[in-house]
Amino acid sequence: MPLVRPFRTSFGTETDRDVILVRVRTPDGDGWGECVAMSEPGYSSEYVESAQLVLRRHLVPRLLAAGDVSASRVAEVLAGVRGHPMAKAALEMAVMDAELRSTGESFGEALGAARASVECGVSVGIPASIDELIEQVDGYLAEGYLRIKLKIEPGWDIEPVKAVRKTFGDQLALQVDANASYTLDDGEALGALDGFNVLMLEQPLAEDDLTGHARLARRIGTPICLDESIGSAKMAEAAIELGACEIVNIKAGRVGGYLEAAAVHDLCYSLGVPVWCGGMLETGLGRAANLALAALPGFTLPGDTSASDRYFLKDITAPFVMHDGLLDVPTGPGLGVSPDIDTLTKVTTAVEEIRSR
Ligand code: OSB
Ligand code: MG
Repeated sequence: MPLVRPFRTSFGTETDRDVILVRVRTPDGDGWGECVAMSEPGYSSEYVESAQLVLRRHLVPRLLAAGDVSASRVAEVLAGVRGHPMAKAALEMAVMDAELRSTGESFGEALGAARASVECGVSVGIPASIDELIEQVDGYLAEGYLRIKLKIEPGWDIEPVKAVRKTFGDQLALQVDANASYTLDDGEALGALDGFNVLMLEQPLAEDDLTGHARLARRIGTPICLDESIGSAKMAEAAIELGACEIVNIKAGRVGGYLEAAAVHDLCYSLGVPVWCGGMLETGLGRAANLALAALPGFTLPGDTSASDRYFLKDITAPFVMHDGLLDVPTGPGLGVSPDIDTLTKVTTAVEEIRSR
């Protein structure tokens, strides 16, 4: 699916969203899941082709062999396969959608949503110039976004933050995301963020560097939020206990599914650690589930749950449209939205069917 504008981060540029959707057909009915893996292994080791392969060769066969499996048991059935959380999450999401559609319960109800709408932020990629950045941020603010996240990398950090602060003022809710592009030697540049009242610095260091994040946290004033480092509730617990982060970005794909995402939320909520819902340039399907998740009580910060038109000219579901900076949590059975088959067919590049004998 073509993106409305290229999305550049410290790990690469996306111009199209190449995405695997999973449709399960069960005796209870059908369900849809979305795999958030990107086209290249830049954000995570998982990527589209690895997810496709592990689904085909390992995950779907195990799920089919296990017979009638409820969503609550999918993770357990797939646990013999190490890693591949995004592929696993897509499968669990599809089974959960089928199950909930048959009982009439929504994703929000099933996960424990506490509100009917969610506050929206927007993640702004690295543009060609400061002028272009200001123009993009200006456009997003005019649309009503309540929080701006700037992608940063070494050489594109203090200047853009300074320019955005200067142009839009002290009241703007502003945060930055480094996608693991710094080292502890860059402490000086990261410390300079302290002067700009940035809400948080997301994932400055490598995914496996919890002690580095804890050390950095003691040196700088800006709160650290972790994204890539948090692969499960257990890892969130370790990061928090070490002092590696004060805030957690929750992405269901990164932690192996919406049920584990809710468990990360529950842990953080019990420890008083604020969380917010991350995004992976999802279609309307993943967006629907993210909105349900973001409605849980511990999601106290606006997430990267932007409107459909921030990503796509034409989404595969009815578009999610923002009103007053909010998106409504779908209330219908399961995800509450379905792909428009004509639209889906137009963007489909391959279909693969796997049957139980
Ligand atoms: O680090 O949060 C990230 C998109 C793809 C991969 C990683 C990230 C992102 C975003 C965009 O920041 C969030 C969104 O709007 O979906
Ligand atoms: Mg991030």
